[in-house]
Amino acid sequence: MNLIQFFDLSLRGRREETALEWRGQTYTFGEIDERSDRMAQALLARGYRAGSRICVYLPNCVELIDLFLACVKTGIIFVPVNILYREREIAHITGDAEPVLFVDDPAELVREAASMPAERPVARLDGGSIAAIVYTSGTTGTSKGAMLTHNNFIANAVNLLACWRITASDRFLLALPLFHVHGLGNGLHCWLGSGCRMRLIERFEHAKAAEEFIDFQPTLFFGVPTIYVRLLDIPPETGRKMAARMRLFVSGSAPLPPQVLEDFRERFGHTILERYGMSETLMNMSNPYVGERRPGTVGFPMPGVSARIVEGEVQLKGPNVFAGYWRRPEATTAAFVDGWFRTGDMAQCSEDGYYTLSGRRSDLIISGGFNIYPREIEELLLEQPGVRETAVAGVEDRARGEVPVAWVVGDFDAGELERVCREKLASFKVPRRFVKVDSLPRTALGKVQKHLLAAP
Ligand code: MLC
Repeated sequence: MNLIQFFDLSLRGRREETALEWRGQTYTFGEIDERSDRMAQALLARGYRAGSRICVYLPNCVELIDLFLACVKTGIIFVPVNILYREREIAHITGDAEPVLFVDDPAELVREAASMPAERPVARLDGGSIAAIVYTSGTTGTSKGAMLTHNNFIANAVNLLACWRITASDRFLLALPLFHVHGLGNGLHCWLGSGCRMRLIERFEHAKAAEEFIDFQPTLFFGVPTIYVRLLDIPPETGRKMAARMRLFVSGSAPLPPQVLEDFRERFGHTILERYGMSETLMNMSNPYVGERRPGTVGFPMPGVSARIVEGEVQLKGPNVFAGYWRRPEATTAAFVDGWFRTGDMAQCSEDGYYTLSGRRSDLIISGGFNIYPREIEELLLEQPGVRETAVAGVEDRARGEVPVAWVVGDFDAGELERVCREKLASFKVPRRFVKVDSLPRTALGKVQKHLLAAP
């Protein structure tokens, strides 16, 4: 089965039902289907074909959904790009994916689509076809494109619908960016798989969150821990109004501090369900919908997913595991042992099967649910005059989990380094401080011991 055959449960099966609320306007599933048929025809009319890549650099909007579905309908590979990325980061992705098109403004395509017939293109796609390439920091090295197949996405969505009991009667509030697998694979696909009504918002904004919940009265919400930390500032009576119809809050993309889960339960009367995933595998593990949602754990493997711990590291097999890194056979080979995917995450498993993640093999930083690879920031800093040596590491932050800090050896102007970082890197990667040090702690072999860097 391909994704469109799966989404047809809603696109065709619930044609007349309201599918989407976006900026005060509503769209039925039939309209979503037709819009993406026209968009698909526009892409084909330009000569793009199955297997070509299209990079999409857009904030959440209905046109992004049209483009995603148009790609899925034609077999064109959808390559979402984080809208916070700057030129240097984007250049890496376009250099690697070699797209036929980079969309940072959909206006022209929308005009072309308007004159096209709403005719579903005929495409021979099966479950093994690549639907998307999602760029990830991976466990080592520079950003790599994870190739995700129709089967990967379908396995993920079917699991979430079943395990979290998502149905057409849900009301789903989606505030996550659609350029990552959390918003795309979990958000869009649970919506299209279940046929529920979804209100999409451009981004989570702390100041507007209460109003949005009270107005829409969702039953279902997906967030990253930072979002739940922000919601804790809301007074209890408002919290109750927001959650009047709520059924399920889910958290992922970064560890949810147990205290946040407890405080949230007190404030909103709901136990957040924590789950574990990554771009290369979509969702791997989840706390149970019925049963104990154990704070600090990510529950147990999803249906069809096998997990094992080898030297402390979680390794996985299953229909959710990606097809490899785009044009990087060596990195792909290195990511697997005997067919098991090496997640790079360290974990323990309790007697009764709950997994607790306890860190990473690499020095990846996760801030607000966005992944940061320190080496990328270090490389930029080393290009700057006066910087002799540098090491970037994450320091704890109440709201964002971690934030990056740079330790620098040399004669430099911290203000100037910050300016360069802001210009060249996504905002969440900009070090919150530049700490001047005489030397970096190193092992006898010269490797920087990041755990010894003093918290500033
Ligand atoms: C964050 N910023 C955005 C933005 N999100 N800007 C535009 N659009 C967005 N969607 C920028 C802001 O400009 C600001 O930059 C900084 O990030 C913090 O913004 P804030 O307003 O202070 O927000 P905050 O309350 O901290 O909340 C941020 C957040 C955001 C939680 C809304 O971090 C977010 O959307 N995170 C979701 C990440 C995500 O979807 N990850 C999934 C990866 S998939 P400045 O310059 O002021 O600092 C994955 C697999 C899995 O990991 O398992 O899910």
